[in-house]
Amino acid sequence: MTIDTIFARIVRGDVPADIVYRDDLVTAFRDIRPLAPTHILIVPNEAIPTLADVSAGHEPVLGRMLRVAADLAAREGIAQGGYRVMINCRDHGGQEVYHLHLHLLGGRPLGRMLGR
Ligand code: DGP
Repeated sequence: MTIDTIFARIVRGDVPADIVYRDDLVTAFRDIRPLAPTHILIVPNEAIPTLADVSAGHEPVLGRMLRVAADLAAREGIAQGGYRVMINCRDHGGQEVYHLHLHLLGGRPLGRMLGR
């Protein structure tokens, strides 16, 4: 059983969000606490709690998440300058919402990936 998270409620339309893309497999919406001029979350419509929970059957949706990230980056005008896609996994990864999501961040130089 998966936990009903805020993202599942956004996918169902029960909670409002600034949705920028939606198809049969994924939904994308702007992060409520943006860390960059563009900060979009791309989530599977069918909840998967974390990246550690994926299996071979999830490959189509995982591929779609990345392709949609690239398309949205182009649409947001950040593809030329570059951007970052990020997935936080579980406690040490800093995951807050346990519905798999990919962060698309860009619109300014983001610096190195992690501090030492
Ligand atoms: P993570 O640490 O990878 O689990 O990031 C969760 C992100 O979700 C965080 O950047 C803030 C965002 N977030 C949390 N609640 C909401 C919400 O209700 N709406 C939107 N749009 N974003 C949310």
